[in-house]
Amino acid sequence: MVQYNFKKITVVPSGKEFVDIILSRTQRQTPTVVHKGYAISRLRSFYMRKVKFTQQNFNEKLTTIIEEFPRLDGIHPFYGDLLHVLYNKDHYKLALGQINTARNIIKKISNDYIRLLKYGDSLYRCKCLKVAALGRMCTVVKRIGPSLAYLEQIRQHMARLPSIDPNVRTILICGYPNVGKSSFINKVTRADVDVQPYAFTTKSLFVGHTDYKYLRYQVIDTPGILDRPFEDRNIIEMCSITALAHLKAAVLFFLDISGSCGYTIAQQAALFHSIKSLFMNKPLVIVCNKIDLQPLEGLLEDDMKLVEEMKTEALKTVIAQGGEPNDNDVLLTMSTLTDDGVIAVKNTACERLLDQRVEMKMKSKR
Ligand SMILES: Nc1nc2c(ncn2[C@@H]2O[C@H](COP(=O)(O)OP(=O)(O)OP(=O)(O)O)[C@@H](O)[C@H]2O)c(=O)[nH]1
Ligand SMILES: [Mg+2]
Repeated sequence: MVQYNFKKITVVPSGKEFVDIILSRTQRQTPTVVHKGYAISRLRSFYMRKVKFTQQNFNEKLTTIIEEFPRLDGIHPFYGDLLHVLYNKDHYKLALGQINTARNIIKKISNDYIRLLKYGDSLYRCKCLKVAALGRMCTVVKRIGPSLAYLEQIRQHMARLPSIDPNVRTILICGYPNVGKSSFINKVTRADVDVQPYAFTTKSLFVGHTDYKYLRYQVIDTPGILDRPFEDRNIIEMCSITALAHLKAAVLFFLDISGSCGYTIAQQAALFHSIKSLFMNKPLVIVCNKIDLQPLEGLLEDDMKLVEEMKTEALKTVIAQGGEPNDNDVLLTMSTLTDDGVIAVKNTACERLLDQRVEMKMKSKR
């Protein structure tokens, strides 16, 4: 079972701290107890041990870093893509690659100097070789300082990512900025997402949990998405796109039919059609929010047509799942201000998810 909790990654020390930690640990583990009068073989093995210890300590700490940071190819594609969107896969791999290289170089330095120490002929000579070996190892670590600093930054950021489990029943809220997505998640879960009257209040994914028919559902609030070409989208919007692309979830597409969000219904409909391929095979519900300001029936004819078009698309998802098309399953109205219809939206999303799960089970049995 892969863990999707990135809070447990150990702190990555800076280059300088790294060297201090290791050297003081070596000093503690191998205190200097040699005397000029000792036999040369004893002197040699003492310094060899010191070099070996230092190398092992470096190795251990560098290995921890390499193993604790998730491998982007090994984790769930949702997290793989999310981490790529946030930190860039190439930079990330390069940084970890440099840590690995440093580990190998340190190993080689240690082997070389241990070989040289076999020929050390005095206490002084042996000590010089040890100093040189440790010095070179420390230089290697100091040189990867920027990579260590970068990884530490990523670690701190990753620890704050929401713990989304890609394998459980999920409800995903998406739509234009400022349409009331966060207001909804705050109503149906115990999440406390910031709600403000301007666009892009939510800047990353948020997760909350809710119950329906004694089952747990994960509800995810996403940042608003604008209707524009894929490559123009910013990192904030790409988090939402990644979630839509990879999570098996019921999708709630939020529409602000009052236009008080600052965007027209036409703009919101255009977004719907440009990302509808991401809704494939997912239960989809169109949610018209803010009906306290503007009831659905009072909508202009052109706008109503756009809403109807979206409804038709959503009905297709029902049919694709083998369900009975029913208008009340795909188009709902609500107001998070007056609580009108909020529970109905949640219940419909949960029902649709359950239906889908039943369908999938039936298919796999066949
Ligand atoms: N009148 C009215 N206002 C609402 C309703 N729902 C939300 N609002 C207001 O709409 C504004 C935006 O709400 P948010 O929940 O922050 O919207 P959002 O979709 O999460 O916005 P982003 O995070 O920026 O994408 C806030 O000022 C809310 O008070 C509603 O049903 N009726
Ligand atoms: Mg929000």
